[in-house]
Parts: sequence; structure tokens; C-alpha cells
Amino acid sequence: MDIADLSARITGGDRRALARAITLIESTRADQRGQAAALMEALKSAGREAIRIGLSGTPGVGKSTFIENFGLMLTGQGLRVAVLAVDPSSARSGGSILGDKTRMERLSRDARAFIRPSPSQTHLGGVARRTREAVALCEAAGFDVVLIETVGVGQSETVVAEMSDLFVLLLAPAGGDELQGVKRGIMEMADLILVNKADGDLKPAATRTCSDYAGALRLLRRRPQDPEGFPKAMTVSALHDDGLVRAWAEMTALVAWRREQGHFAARRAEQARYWFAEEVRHGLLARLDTPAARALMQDHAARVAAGDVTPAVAAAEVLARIGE
Ligand SMILES: Nc1nc2c(ncn2[C@@H]2O[C@H](COP(=O)(O)OP(=O)(O)O)[C@@H](O)[C@H]2O)c(=O)[nH]1
Ligand SMILES: [Mg+2]
Repeated sequence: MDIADLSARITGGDRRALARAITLIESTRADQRGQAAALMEALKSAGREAIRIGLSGTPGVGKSTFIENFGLMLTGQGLRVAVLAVDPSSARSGGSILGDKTRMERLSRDARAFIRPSPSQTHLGGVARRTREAVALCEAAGFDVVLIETVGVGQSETVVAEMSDLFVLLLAPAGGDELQGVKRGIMEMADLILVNKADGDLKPAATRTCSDYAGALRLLRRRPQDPEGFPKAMTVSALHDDGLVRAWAEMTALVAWRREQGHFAARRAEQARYWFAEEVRHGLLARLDTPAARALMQDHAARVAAGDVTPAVAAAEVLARIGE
């Protein structure tokens, strides 16, 4: 594959080239990993910057509906929108959270939109690393907004937050008068909480839920990357396209402030460090995952079990050997 040519096509806005590049970065073949790394390096200097928005919410809360209508609102303003997903369940189910393209039918046909389902890999870490590169590819391809969707299970919010400039939490109106079981850690990551389905019979509950969350947000420790009034909770109706313009206005205002104050660039630099360390960690683990390394492990494990050598000494020997 001609990496320079592929790189030029991507920055030229060729969508098929972008799709091919994403397939390339998702590959686990060693030779293709090398090409993927060269491609990412080549695109680094494209000098384009999208607004990367992480979007999380439990199944059924309205993520697909939101992405469709929010995405159409953005493309309607002339913006180019890419949608990616980090789906920790895709490995198990073989499906993907973007699989329900029926709810994004109009957006997927929009010439200014690009929708890509989650890569199918067995580990969240693998999915996350590749999605992070896909985000960078979309950015190099000139997309103005990259939406990264995830379902609220396990560690997926954390990894999505590590590749986003903004983290948006979508919630449903609560039935009773208690807050939904949103973990404190997730609340602390949110820049914007959107209580969806604020329409019809659900509107009063949505309004109540929203003020509950606004109260909860005020109790959190103030973050240096927030201007007055953030993080913020507001109601929307993704289905009826209500509040989406306002939500976008809040997002752009927050991004503008963070850019001005240097928080935007600082966060990206911090994220680059994080993904560098992740790659190193993954690379080390991958060295254990070869036939020779597995045999070495088995051999040393047997010697440890027999009491011939201590675990620490055996581990040091293995580490020295796989580091060669
Ligand atoms: N009333 C109402 N229903 C909504 C809204 N947004 C989504 N829904 C409905 O909630 C269900 C789940 O929506 P979906 O977008 O598939 O949720 P996802 O699983 O988070 O992607 C669907 O039946 C939607 O029509 C909304 O703003 N108001
Ligand atoms: Mg969905």
C-alpha cells in the first residue's frame, strides 16, 4: 500500500480512502501495523482540528436518535460530522452499537457525514486504541466534529473521555425521585449532562431529573478546565429535535473558552501521553503473546511450582528474555 498516496487522498477528503485507512489501522497483522503507524505519522502534520465529542449513555436512552438529529443539525450548518463508536460489547455480541443504522438512516446518507461502526476486537483496550486512531484519521480528513459513542458499561466511558475534548452524558428522565445509578466517576468526567426525552408525558420528569443533576454537579469539586456554569445539565428531546441547537451552543462556548485558556491544547497533550503509555503497555503484553513466550512462561511456571526458583527470579528471567 502506498502510504503517501493514501495520506494525500485522506486529507483531500476521499471517503473511500478514509474507510480503507480505518480498516488498515484496525488490522492486527504485523506488517499492516507498521503501515498504519507510518500513515498516522504522515497525517500528523495535516494540522486540522475537529471538536471531538464523547457521548455516553445506557442502551435505550436515545444515543442513536440524538446522533442522528444532532448530526443532521450540524451538517445542516455546513459542518462535516464523523461518528465512531467504542463498543465493549461488540466483541461478545458480534454486533455493534452503531449496528442499528436504521435510527441513523438519514445521517448515514448525508454526504457531509461519515459513520463507522466499532471495530470488532476482543479487548476494550484494543478497540479503544484503534478508535483513537480513527478519530485522528477523521480529523485529518477534515471533519469538523467527531462524535464518539459508547454504552455506559465498564471502563468504556473512561477511554472515550481520553480521546474526547468534550464528554457528554445522555440520561433518561428518572421514574421516581431518586437519581439514577450514575457512578460518581462518570459524573466527574461529564462536561454536559443532557436529560433526553424531555417531551410529552416525560417532560415534567425530565425537568425534575435535570435539576437533580444540576444540583449534583454543583456538589462536585470545581475543575480548572471549566468556566463559570460548567459542567452543565440541560434537557433535550432528541426525537423532536428540541434543545439540540442550544446543546451545540453550550459545547462550542465551552470549547472556545478552553481554547482561549490553553486547557484545550493541554488536555490533548495529556491525552497523547496517555495513549503513548497505553501503546507501550500493550506492546509489552503483546510480547508475552507469542508461542515462544508462552512456552517460556510455561517452563518457568513449572519450575516455580516445583520450588526450583522463586517467582520473582523466574519473572525477572522471563522479562529479560522477552525484552531481547
Ligand atoms: N419520547 C422520546 N423518545 C425518544 C427520544 N430519543 C429516543 N427516544 C426513543 O427511545 C428509544 C431508544 O432510542 P435509541 O436512540 O435507539 O437509544 P440508544 O440505545 O441509546 O441508541 C427509541 O424508541 C427512541 O425512539 C426522545 O427525545 N423522546
Ligand atoms: Mg443506539
